[in-house]
Amino acid sequence: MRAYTLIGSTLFATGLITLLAVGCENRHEANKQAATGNLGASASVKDLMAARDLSEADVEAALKTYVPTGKMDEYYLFASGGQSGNVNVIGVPSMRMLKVIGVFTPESWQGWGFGDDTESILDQGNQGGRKIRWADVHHPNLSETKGDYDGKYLFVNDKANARVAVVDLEDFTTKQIVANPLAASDHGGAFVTPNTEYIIETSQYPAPLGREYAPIEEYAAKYRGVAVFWKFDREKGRIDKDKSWAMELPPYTQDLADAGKLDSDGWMYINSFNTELAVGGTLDGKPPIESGASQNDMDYLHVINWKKAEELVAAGKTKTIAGMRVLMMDVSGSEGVLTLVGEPKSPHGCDVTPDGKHVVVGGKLDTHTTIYDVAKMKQLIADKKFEGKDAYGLPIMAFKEAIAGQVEIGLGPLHTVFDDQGNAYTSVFIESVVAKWSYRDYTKPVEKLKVHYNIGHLVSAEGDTVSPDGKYVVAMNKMSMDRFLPVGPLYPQNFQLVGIEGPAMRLLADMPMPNSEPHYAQMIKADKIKPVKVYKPGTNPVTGAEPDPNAVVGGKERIVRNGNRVEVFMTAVRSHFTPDRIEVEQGDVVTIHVSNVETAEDQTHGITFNMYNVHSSLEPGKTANITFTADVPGAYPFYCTEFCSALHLEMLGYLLVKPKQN
Ligand code: RUQ
Ligand code: CUA
Repeated sequence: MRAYTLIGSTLFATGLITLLAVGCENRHEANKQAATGNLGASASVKDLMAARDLSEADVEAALKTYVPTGKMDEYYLFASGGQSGNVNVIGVPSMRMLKVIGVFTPESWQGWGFGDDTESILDQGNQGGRKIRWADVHHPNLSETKGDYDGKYLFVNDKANARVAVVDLEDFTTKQIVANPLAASDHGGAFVTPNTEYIIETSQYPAPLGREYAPIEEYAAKYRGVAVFWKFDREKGRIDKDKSWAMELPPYTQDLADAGKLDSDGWMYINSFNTELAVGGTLDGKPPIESGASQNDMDYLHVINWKKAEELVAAGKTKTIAGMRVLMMDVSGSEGVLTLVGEPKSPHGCDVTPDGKHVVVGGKLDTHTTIYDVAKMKQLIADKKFEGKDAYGLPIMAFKEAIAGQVEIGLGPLHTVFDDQGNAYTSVFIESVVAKWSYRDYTKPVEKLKVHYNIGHLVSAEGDTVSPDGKYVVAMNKMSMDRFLPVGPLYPQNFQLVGIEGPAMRLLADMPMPNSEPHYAQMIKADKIKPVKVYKPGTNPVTGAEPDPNAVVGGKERIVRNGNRVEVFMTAVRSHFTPDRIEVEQGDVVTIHVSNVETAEDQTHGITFNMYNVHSSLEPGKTANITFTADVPGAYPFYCTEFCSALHLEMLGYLLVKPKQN
């Protein structure tokens, strides 16, 4: 495929069509009829094109994205599942959905959230002692080693409830959720430092730290932003909460964040808006937050030396709030750990270039992207060369001295991603385009590509690493009017695959996203990910136990009673459960420990009990635990929920709940 793109696309398409047409010549007559309606496999390409009203560019796009049966995609795209609370996994270039990973929200096919183990993970994300079963996932980030995706873990944030989740890519399963004890919402997350030392989660809407109450009139004095540095323990594959810490931030609404790399390793950057500290009050005749927050010409990019912050934390220069060590602004401001610099008008997007030398920020209400110079900013901070301080005593660098340049992009530039040729691609929301420009010489956009419509984020292949691949960009469009068959007033979002290899950007495919508004995504080379095919016998993928203490092997199945506690040690294998009859008394607390003892690939069973709102997916080798109170007498079939064999329908049993005698 690579060679084709070097040839002019029209030439290529025509050439190919001629080639195919020659082979079809003798059958051509016979197929003329077919081409008018019922298209046979041997219809010539030209006839097919005419019948389906396809242009040569369409055919070229189809050939660049078609993945025939039995062949695999080149990349995985991990896209946030937005309001679905989960993560979508998509193959590129086919744009076929491969998996939905259950994360913050129950996912019933996988039994995610319908059994003891998975529910315990969801419960880790409870906030304020409440079960939270929905989430607004914004930014997935892959784990990195030396600034390159290593294919081991994926981290995502939940903006609505300030939580971060850890997904293990060995089995594409969520292993941990941590609830931010300080913030009431997050956004700049879940970004990783170049060796995944930390997963960074920065707040969005300021609130008193530790979820306290303070009157809104005390916004400036009591409301705060915060950046949490979740320490990642690679050995365990989990966040170590005790080794994690945080930094207090001013009540500017922190937005996107990114960690430095190479030249900027040890630093991180967060953009912000509402430095006006607008708090609304529309019913009292005050301006809405929206206009209050758009008064200043400049907001502040936060420049953070996290390596130095880490040292100060280790030296105990922190205050403990809600059980977490927090580096307060009086320390971080005076120690050169937290420094501000102006950024034009309600910025969005904050992206470090692959070489780590620059930080690119878009301006929602500005037509430019601003390119900050990492070396200049380091020097200004080292020399303590500031133009002033903000109300919180934080030093401010002079905008003109901190930037490398600005590029006039268009209306509403948001996010920027990079390729392997020194090009940057910025999403332009209002204009609905992808704008390509050079981040080496800050020229005007060399090219703009229309997308459909109102693009938010965009993602490039291996784009957040120190060595992006180029090749593909996916535009993640918020609106899709006129692109898909209508499905009522709630429209799908539109992912558009863009080829960026040739001299010009080419729109290759549309993919409706029907389950949420995805925000960000990351694209990783497929061969970097090596998932297991079957679990070791008895594995509990949620706890990581191999085997689970309650795993059962064939021949050891049993039912154990202890007062009103009934434990069933069960196996599942094609095509029966053992035991297949469970008799309990009304009010008994029943736990089913069930092991799929299959060892063959793709031999999944599932189990559910009528009316008890439980379900587990049992992949080969997996053990799951399900507890419920059998409080309603009756005869309840339980059955296998995956069509696993010719006798799948016969894979069932009965739970008999005898009425209580009294
Ligand atoms: S956001 S469309 Cu990342 Cu939450 Cu910018
Ligand atoms: Cu096991 Cu169906």
